[in-house]
Amino acid sequence: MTTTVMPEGVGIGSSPKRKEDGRFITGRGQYTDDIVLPGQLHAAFVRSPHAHARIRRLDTSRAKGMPGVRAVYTGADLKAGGVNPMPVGWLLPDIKVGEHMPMAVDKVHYVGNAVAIVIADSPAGAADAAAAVDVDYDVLDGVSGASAALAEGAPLVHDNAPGNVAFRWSLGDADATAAQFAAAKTVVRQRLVNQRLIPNAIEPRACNASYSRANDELTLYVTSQNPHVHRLIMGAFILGIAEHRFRVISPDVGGGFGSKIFIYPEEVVCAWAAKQLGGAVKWTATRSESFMTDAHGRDHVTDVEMAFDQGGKLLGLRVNTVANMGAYLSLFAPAVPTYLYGTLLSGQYTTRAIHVTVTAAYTTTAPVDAYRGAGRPEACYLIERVMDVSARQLGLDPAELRRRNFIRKDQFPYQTPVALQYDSGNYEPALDRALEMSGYAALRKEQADARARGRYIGIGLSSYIEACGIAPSAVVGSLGAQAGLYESGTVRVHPTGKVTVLTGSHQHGQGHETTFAQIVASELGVGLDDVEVVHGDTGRVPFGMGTYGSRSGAVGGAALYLSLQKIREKGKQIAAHLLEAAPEDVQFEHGQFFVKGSPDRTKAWGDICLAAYLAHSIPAGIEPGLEATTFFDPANFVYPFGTHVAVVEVNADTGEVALTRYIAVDDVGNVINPMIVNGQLHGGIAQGAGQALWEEASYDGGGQLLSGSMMTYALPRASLLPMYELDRTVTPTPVNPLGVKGVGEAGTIASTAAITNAVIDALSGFGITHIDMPLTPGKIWHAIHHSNGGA
Ligand code: MCN
Repeated sequence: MTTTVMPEGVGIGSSPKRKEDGRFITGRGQYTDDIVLPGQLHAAFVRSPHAHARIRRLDTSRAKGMPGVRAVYTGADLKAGGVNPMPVGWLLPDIKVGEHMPMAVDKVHYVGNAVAIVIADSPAGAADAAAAVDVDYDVLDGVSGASAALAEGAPLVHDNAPGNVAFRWSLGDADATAAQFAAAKTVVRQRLVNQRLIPNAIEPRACNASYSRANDELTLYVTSQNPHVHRLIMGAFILGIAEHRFRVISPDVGGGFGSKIFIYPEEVVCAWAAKQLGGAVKWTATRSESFMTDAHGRDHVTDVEMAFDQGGKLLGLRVNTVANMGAYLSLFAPAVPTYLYGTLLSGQYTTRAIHVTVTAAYTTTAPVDAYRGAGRPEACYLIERVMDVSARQLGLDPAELRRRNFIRKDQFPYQTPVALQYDSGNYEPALDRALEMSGYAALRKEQADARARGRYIGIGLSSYIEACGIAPSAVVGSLGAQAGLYESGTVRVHPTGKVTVLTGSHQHGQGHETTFAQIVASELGVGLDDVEVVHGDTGRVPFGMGTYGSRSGAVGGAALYLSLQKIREKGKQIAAHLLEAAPEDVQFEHGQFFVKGSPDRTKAWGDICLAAYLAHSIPAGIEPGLEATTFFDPANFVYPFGTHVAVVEVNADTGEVALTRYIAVDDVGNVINPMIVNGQLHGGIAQGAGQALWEEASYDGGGQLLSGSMMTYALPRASLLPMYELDRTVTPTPVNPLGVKGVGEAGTIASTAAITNAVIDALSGFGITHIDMPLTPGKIWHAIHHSNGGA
């Protein structure tokens, strides 16, 4: 048969080059905007320039009369057309959901809120006509900060959310925590601002919806991280279209970082408009629209208190967070400052009692939802930043304070005081290796010598934990998720032995076409080119929950692995029949079935596949064909961890920070592809560095976005980052059969604290104890020259 026997260097644990890169680097990727459908029409949105206003008059007549314009619809048209508001996919007790129509009907709530769509023959025609829609607004006061929104007398964003409180949430035992504080020798207090970020994937959001009246079928091409979730929510809850009449295809997607999980108004409106017109309607965001309307990330203000005994043992942690949710609750937004945040506050430490309260506020700003790490970077930053503040206050080395408090290797599975049970871990070796790689003792000496010469070197640590591989369905359901969190994996073996894999995971940069093929190669002994990985199409993949929360390896990959075991077992049955041996005596290795003890009695993989489809000679009771599907719903999250060390030098004259070294020792369990894992860490660390040093979404007090372009929103550039020094420890998880944990967010979760700690360490000689991110030259210079401590 025509399959190749798996060559060296492609199975699990090796680093073959990425299969998908051939088309990406030759410009042959098929992105949503590349898709041109018969009779293609183009959409442009009319958006509010005001953060908070009533629509007094909306006149579309001028736009409707312009050349090439096919239709103009408003929020009122959608409402009259039976379109429902955007739903919230994670509900909490007493949550107040402000109504979110895909286009505003009476009132706009943030700059960029869509009020009308224009559909025309060309993108330019649509844009011109959008500019001709006349809207009169009664401008209202806006409010952009969460604390300001919660203050008495603040403008009310939604009538059904008094005081602008979207929800209040708490976790942990308040009394037990108070008792730990009462017994403490030292209490450390710090206020931290975790600033708002804007995702900025390379490919802007886009959709192309087409409706066939002949078949009553809607097809939506969309930049989605989870096309089945898109189909379910848009079809069942917003537009009222049955699944078998609605196909969602998410083709190549140029990055998401969380921001393409959610259902966005534009997709809903284009899909609805396509149905009205019986045609194809395409919209692609401009970069300005992306800045204004992609779901933003983070935006917490937190008061932290940490209680220690006389030996530097962490006794208690008290956390009070105000989270800015923006103008509406985005699809999974309520989970981010709650279950993805409060539950991580134990970090790598045996804190005896923890209590966290969160107040989530509506403001007149873009909605905030998951962005790479989603809640976990906020938790990690909080713990790891305040561990450094505490080390200073306790007179201990930051590495030593962490070491004294680590959960020990023999304590796993470890039940934290904040609901989670960590699967597996071994924290000290990762810290030791990171210190060894950095030459920690020598670095400290270099730092002291440099300081004596007026140079300011800083060393920052971050010993992070995260929860990913997001599942299990029953648990997340009990916490408010309106969805299950399993994953499906189908392995379809063709008669020639070639393999098509249908996965519910969706890649938008993570390399699944390679790593999933590696899993197949390892289990079936075939080459990578014998495997096709299909994803992102509800018409081809049975079902799926998609990619976020670094879950694809641990959940999607594991589903595939389990299907492969079913295939191997069936293959073994057929081989045993053909070899006239008992199935238990048949083994499968290097692409061959053979009889134990008789290595010359063999059947090649391809022969068995053909036999399965010819069905001339298969055991009685076995169906023809060779295909298996598994829905894998693991019993727990997985918990990667590690220690990162950042080294910086601060120029005290200008306030500039140079990130000179970055050492990361991560433990993501077993590794499928070390090169891809390193690549994930590279990108993740860069994103965390971006938050620590440069990025900030800023609004004026009323809700005008001040950082709405690449000129005003500072993204990290490769030239600003050092070559990373990476290593790993390996502690497999028992939660899935591959023993893999996630890696997609780990770098981002760890690095903000490591870099911030390094900068503040460099500035300690000035008596500076804290500066909020981003640590821009201006803030640092100001702190050095005007500060009396914190800034
Ligand atoms: N992997 C591995 N060994 C492991 C763990 C993972 O070889 N022990 C591989 C996986 O098979 C996969 C990659 O590493 O090819 C990432 O796997 P995983 O950690 O499971 O994360 P997901 O595939 O679920 O990706 C989601 C994650 C998230 S949540 C964000 S945000 C993020 C990230 O991935 N967004 C990204 N990385 C991104 N990378 C790119 N280029 N673009 C994005 O938008």
